[in-house]
Amino acid sequence: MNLKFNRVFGFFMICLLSINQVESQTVKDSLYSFKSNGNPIITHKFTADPAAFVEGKTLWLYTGHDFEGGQKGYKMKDWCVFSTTDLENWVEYPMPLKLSDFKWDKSGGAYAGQAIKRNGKYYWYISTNGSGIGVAVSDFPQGPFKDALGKPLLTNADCFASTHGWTCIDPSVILDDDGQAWIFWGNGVCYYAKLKENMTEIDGAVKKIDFEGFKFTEAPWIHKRKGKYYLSYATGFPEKLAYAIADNIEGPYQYKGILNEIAGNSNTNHQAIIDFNGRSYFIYHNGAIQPNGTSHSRSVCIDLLEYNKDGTIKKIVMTSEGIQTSRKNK
Ligand code: FUB
Repeated sequence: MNLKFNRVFGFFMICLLSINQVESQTVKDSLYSFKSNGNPIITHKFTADPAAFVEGKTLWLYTGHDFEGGQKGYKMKDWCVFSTTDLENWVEYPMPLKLSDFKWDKSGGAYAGQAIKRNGKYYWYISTNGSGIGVAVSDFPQGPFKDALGKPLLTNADCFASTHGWTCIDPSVILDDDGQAWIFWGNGVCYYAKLKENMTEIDGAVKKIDFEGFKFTEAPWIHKRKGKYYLSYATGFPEKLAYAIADNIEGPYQYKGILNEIAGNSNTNHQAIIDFNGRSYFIYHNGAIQPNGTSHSRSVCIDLLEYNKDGTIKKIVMTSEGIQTSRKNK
């Protein structure tokens, strides 16, 4: 399929999507549709630091965007958004958010983020390499997003137990069943705080997570299942992913072990954990696109995540086939 045909096909695809998406077509003019064929799921560009949420029948995927292959350091200037209704056919939307949209950023590094919906608006929490965590807002999941505050939501000054410049990164946000939203973030220390209902202000004190066996590098992801809170996070370097479980969001957390081993040739490991169409998925990145995939030219992948009867999670099996097999066997 050539690129032109793909773009036209993408336009028709969107016509078939949900009413919410149809409504949002009016603000979009260039969609790119593609099929994923195993892992990495996206091969036409380098993507990293996935985050996702499900709305209706659609999974929305938000990623970082590494420069083309062979990079020696993190070079990221913008973020990407994709949607799918079957994890096989994807639509990529025009660039929804750039680092330059945050006028206060002095770092030049578009680090990891997570988007979430509340009260009919979409909030995308993003991090920078040293200027802090910002929040962008949109009326549509695919954007365009704009800086909601004109200043960072959190900075290194909020990271009371850290001294290094890149500590205020990797926000993960959850809207709990009682209507309270929480933000977790950090590098070296895992911080958390309440968000006000407007989603753009911190409510009360910033606190930090600590528990026996907690060796936190970065990339917290907080999710809830059957009344329990799961905190997964990158540990060590090169990074593995570990996780812990608690009855309350503030803990105490109990360490449950390594969830994912080092992701191939990628030094970093960064996950989203999501339920979609009756199954749980683990979305992460590696450097698998060759010849140029590396720790700094990463690619998003999806594999199955399975729980044991006692609520613990089976260790992730990273595959190059991805979820095609499970999708076909469903
Ligand atoms: O992509 C830049 C940084 O690498 C992220 O913020 C970390 O989680 C790691 O994946």
